[in-house]
Amino acid sequence: LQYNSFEDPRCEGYLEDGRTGMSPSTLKRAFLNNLFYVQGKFKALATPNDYYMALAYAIRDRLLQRWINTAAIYTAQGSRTVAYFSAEFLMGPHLGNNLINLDIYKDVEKGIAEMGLNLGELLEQEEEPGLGNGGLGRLAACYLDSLATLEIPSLGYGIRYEFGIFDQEIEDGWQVEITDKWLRFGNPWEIARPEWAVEVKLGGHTDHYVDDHGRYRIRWVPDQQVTGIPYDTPILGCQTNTANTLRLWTAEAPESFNFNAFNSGDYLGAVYEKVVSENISKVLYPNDDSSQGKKLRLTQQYFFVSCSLQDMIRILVGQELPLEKFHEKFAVQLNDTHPAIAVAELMRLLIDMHHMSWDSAWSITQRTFAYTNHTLLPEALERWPVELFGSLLPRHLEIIYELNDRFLDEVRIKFPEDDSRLSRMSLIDESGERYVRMAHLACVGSHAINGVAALHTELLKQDVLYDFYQMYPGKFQNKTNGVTPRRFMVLSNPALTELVTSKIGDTWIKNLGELQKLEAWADNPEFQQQWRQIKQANKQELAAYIQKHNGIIVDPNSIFDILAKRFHEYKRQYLDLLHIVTLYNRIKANPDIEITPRTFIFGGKAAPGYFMAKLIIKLINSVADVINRDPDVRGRLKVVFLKNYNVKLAQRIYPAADLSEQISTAGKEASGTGNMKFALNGALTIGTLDGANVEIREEVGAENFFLFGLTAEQVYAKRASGYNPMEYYNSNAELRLALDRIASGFFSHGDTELFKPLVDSLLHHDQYFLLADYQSYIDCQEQVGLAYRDQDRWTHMSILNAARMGKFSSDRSIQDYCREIWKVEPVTITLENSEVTDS
Ligand code: OX2
Repeated sequence: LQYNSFEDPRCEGYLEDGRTGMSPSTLKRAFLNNLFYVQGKFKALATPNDYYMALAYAIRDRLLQRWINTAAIYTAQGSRTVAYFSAEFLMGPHLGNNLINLDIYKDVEKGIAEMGLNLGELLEQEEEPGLGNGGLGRLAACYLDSLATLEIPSLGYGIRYEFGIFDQEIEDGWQVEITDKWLRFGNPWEIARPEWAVEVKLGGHTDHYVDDHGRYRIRWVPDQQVTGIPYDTPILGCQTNTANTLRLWTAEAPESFNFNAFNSGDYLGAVYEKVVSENISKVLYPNDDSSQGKKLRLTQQYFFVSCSLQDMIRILVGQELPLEKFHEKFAVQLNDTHPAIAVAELMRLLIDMHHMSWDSAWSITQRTFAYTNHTLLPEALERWPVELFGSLLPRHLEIIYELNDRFLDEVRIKFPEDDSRLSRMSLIDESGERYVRMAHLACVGSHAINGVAALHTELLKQDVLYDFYQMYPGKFQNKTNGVTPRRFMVLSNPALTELVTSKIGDTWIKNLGELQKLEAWADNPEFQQQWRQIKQANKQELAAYIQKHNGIIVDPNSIFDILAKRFHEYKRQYLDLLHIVTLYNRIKANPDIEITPRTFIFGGKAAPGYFMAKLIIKLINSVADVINRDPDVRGRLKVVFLKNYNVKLAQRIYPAADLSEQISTAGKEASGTGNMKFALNGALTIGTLDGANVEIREEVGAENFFLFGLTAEQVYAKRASGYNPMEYYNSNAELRLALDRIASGFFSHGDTELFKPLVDSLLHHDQYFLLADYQSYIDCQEQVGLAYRDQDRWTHMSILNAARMGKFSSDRSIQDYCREIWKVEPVTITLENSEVTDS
């Protein structure tokens, strides 16, 4: 190995080009250097993980020049910056994505192959940072990718959970949760910044006093203090020099060891504080779309919000800007209500710590924040018992009371003599036990409020936030979600990427609207055949994965009919199952019946405490066991449950899907984003008029979308007029047969108790209108089966679906946020005049 150092004539800076250069030979050398100097290994001893780490460090080195330059230029220019506050960032593995965004994937693949290794196998080694539950966390990750790609100065702020979303195992058909020890082998993508640690207070009480100048002041006297340590991860844009920062906070005790306790013989007490403090960032709450009102959860939220706001003040002061300019320097987006306590915390920091007047502080606060709502489900709307809230955040409770008094005065002026409106809108719910309503705090403290799809925003205005819409109509906006085509196409579907690029060039990667040019090829027989071959190859790969992990052989010529997302009753995995059981019953009744062969594939986790969701997983696996073994259905139906659905697995699934199941009860799914990723990869959608499905159907054309079910309006009307699911059971023979089959113990070795809660919930409540939508769904699936038999037609539809996904790029979403909410402009990052020079 030749060591290329300071003297290198190509290298003007003081770092050797082995850390910055992109040529294949430099990359190779850096890789071997890291294996030796960082991992302390050589070929004979190296594990696949050593190789992964060596490559990860080589690539991280290549990000650093961009990262440092980006920070330097933002600092020098005092650039207006977006701060995306989110309790979840579901980033997925970094290595592959960074190779794509650096545009060196192929070179590295080749270099690695020349050393007798396989890049795909190294990528598999990366333990993904699962710091999110589902759509909300993944949306935050897509948005960071787009912000960097669009060269927008931005910071992601969140929590560095030591344990992310649990790993899902399946035992005897049941979900079992395993702790996610993602940091076990170290994390090469982060850099700790202990020099920027901040202190966060908790608990205690407040003191009201008069200071030396005779001014009335309030002091928070906490009974606990923790330290927040930031860990930074670079977020590289696609084919730009921009590398923004994801800054995640870890909680530590200010003093990790209490000598007084130790000296007095209290050995446990000596480390007690450390343990208590570290618990704050220990584990991600595994609930999607629901809130449990646990104190530790509120502590987590306050912890990361306080750390982040203090960090932003540090940045502001470092740039010699006055605090009065906070809202000019930063636009803060609240990703749901999880960080909504920021409204009260910024008020506290400005008033108590920096002695600003209430009115100035409030004006800055409202101009700083904007709030994204992600759900219409009542159980997901966060509220904290006043007592719990006050015991943790006594000063914030006072601030919220004061805010509420002033806010309710405003309401009174606009809507006089309307007490019921006052109690509906109050920041405090006083209908029974008293609660702090976080969505109300977010609405009052923000200048913009948005939903995540057109229908969702309309329903927010008409229903969940109706009073706030009447009060502040100008605050409401829609921002339909989007997904990044870099991860969910270029990285995960390289063959399709190459085919598309061969026809329309590669500019679609940063300008997804250009995919529309593919429409010209939609009926070209040769193109169609290439399109089909790629889908087929992707299906074969997934089939191999299924055989390896589930021991089930599936037919790549069958329809890959996939439902992959968190398990929740409103998402209606159970409806998919009723279709499967119906097909099974038809075959049993008539063994020669013609059925287009299908492979039903499920993936997704259930919240550990969500009994019904876990029972549905068990039912899927029980149905799979029976159907996959029954010789009568051989060659026609297979059912597969893929365990541990996460970003990594999602990247294998989308490219292999023929049919994307988006079958939530209309009015329940705020947007959905999986729906976009499937369609981008050429899957056709069977779906309801819910969330972003509505807009996807508008874009791809009604003739290229399998629509079924009640509309949101019809669902409301039915509920209002008294919905009786039993009527459907009594009048629909196939539905009755399917439910009876489940109830009879047929799928549970004769046990009639096991699935009784599921059957009973449908017959007696059916909160999510499965029975009402059943026949429409079955009929629509019949159409899917027929359409698939005409492969030219199906391929035509598949191409058009992908070609018309331009709107659903997260680049479009982010551009809309930038223009209509954040008022922030791109900043170009150059690598000239930098301290380090590229080779
Ligand atoms: C999810 C919503 O359920 C989903 O519809 C949406 O696409 C996603 O957020 C991103 O906007 N927790 N998860 C969500 O909302 C909440 C609350």
